[in-house]
Amino acid sequence: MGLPADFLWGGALAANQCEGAYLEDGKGLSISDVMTKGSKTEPRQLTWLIPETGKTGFTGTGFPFPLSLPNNAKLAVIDDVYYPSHNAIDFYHHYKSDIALAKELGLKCMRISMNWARIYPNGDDEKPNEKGLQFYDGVIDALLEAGIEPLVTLSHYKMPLNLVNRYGGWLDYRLTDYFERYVTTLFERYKGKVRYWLTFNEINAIYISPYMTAGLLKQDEQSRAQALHHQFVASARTVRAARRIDPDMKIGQMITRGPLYTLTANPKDKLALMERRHEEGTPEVQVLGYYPNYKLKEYERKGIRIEMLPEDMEVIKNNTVDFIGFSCYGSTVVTADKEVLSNTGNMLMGVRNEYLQQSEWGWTIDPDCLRLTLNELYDHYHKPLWVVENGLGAFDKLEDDKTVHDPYRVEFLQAQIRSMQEAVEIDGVDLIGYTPWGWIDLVSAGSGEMKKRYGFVYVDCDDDGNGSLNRYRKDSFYWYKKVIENNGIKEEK
Ligand code: BGP
Repeated sequence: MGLPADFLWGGALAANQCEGAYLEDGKGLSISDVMTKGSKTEPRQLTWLIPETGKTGFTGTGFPFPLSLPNNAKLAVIDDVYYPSHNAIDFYHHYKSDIALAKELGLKCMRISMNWARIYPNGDDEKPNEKGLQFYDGVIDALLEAGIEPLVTLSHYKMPLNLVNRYGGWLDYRLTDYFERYVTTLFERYKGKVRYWLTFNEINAIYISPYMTAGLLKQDEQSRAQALHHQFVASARTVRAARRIDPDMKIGQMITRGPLYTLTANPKDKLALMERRHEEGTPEVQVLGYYPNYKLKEYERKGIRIEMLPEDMEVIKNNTVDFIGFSCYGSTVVTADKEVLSNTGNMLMGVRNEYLQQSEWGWTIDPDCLRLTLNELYDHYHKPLWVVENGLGAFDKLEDDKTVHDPYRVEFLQAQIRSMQEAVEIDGVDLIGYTPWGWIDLVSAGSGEMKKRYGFVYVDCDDDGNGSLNRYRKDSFYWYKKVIENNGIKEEK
C-alpha cells in the first residue's frame, strides 16, 4: 500500500502569474500583459490602442463578456492602467531564493512554464532571444541543483501578443510552425536536463476562454474548432520534436477536468451530463491520435468544417502524448434545465451542490474529486496521469509576527490528497505526481487578484502591486513538508 517511492510531490507556477519583469532582457509583450486587474465580481478586460489616432479603450475577453475591438485597434499596453502580470511576485529576480524555499519545503518536482515571448519576443522571430534563454538556464540549473525535477508547460495563457495582433492567434496555421520553432529551441537547449513537458495549459478550455488559451479575437465555434485543430497539430509536432531530440523526454497533454454529477435521476440530466463531457473537449486527439466520432458528428451537425493539410492527421496519429496532466479544482452539477445554471468554479457552469461547501470565490469544494477524476481518466485512456493543478484560493492574513494561520487550506488539501491516494492505493491508477497550484502565492489567472492565494508561502504584495514582496512560510508550509516526508497522508490508527 502507499504511493510509489519515486512519487513526484511538487507545486505549480505559471510564468505570467509569477515572473513579472514583463519587458526585461528583451521580452516581448504576451497576451496576459494587456489584461487588466479584475476582482471577484468585475471581469478582467483587455486594453487596446488605435495607432493612427492614439485612441485607447477596453474590451471584454470573450465569453461571457463580449470581445469587441474597433477597426484598426490593436491590443496594447496603455498608460495609467494596472496590469498584474507586469511585476507579479517578481519571481524573475527572486527565483534563487524561491527555489531555496521550495527545497526547504521538500518539493521533489516543480511545474513552471516558460514564457514564449521571452524566447521569441514576437513569436515569429527567426532567432531566439538569448537573454530570455539565459533566464531559464538559471531557473533550470537552480532546480536541478536543489534536486527538484522540472515539469515545464510550453504554453500557459501567455503567447506573444504579436501573434494575436498580426495573425489572429491560433486561427492561423503559421502558428504551428512558430510553435515548433520555439519548442525545438527549448528541447535542444534543455535536453538531458528537463524530462517532463506539457504542451498547452487546459487546452480544452478553449470553449470557455478562447482568448487566454488560443489568443482568439474571432471566437465563434468555427474559429475555436479550427484554432484547436492547429494546437493539436502543434502538440503532435512537439511530441515528434522531442522524440527526435531527446527520446527520454515525456510529453503530456494538459486538460481541465472534474467530476460531473446529475442534479436528479432524470435520464434527461444524465444525457445533459454526457453532452457536457462531449462539449468539454476531446482528450482523444492528443492521447489516442484521432478525432472521436461524437466530435466529428457535432461538427457535421453544426456545419463546422476544419481545414486540414493532408499530413495533419498522420502527424496527430503518430505522435500521441506520453501522459495526461490535468487541473482539478472541484466538481460540477449538471442538469438539462438550462435556466438554473450558474458559474460554480473555474468558469464551469452548473448548479450549486447542496452536499458540498464552496470556497470564498464560489468554487465547489469536493473532497472526492481526485479519486473520481483519476479513475475516469485512467479507465478511458490507460495512460499515466499527473495532477498538475489542484488547490484552494483563499484570503490569508499576515499576522504581526509574520505568521499565517491557514487551517482551511490544510483541511482542503488533506482531503484532496487522501482522495488522490485512494485512487492509487485502492484502484491502482498509475499516477506520476502531484503539483498543487501556486505553491507560492501568485497573481490569479481568472481575476488578476493577489488576495486570492493558494500558496504554502505568503508573498507580501497586494492587489495593486504594493508590498515588500517578502516571502513568509504559512502554517500549511510545515504541514505539506511533513506530507512529503511521509510520502502521503498516513491515517491515524
Ligand atoms: C487554472 C489555470 C491557472 C490558475 C488556476 C487557478 O485554470 O491554469 O493558471 O490560475 O486555474 O485559477 P485562478 O487563478 O483564477 O484562481
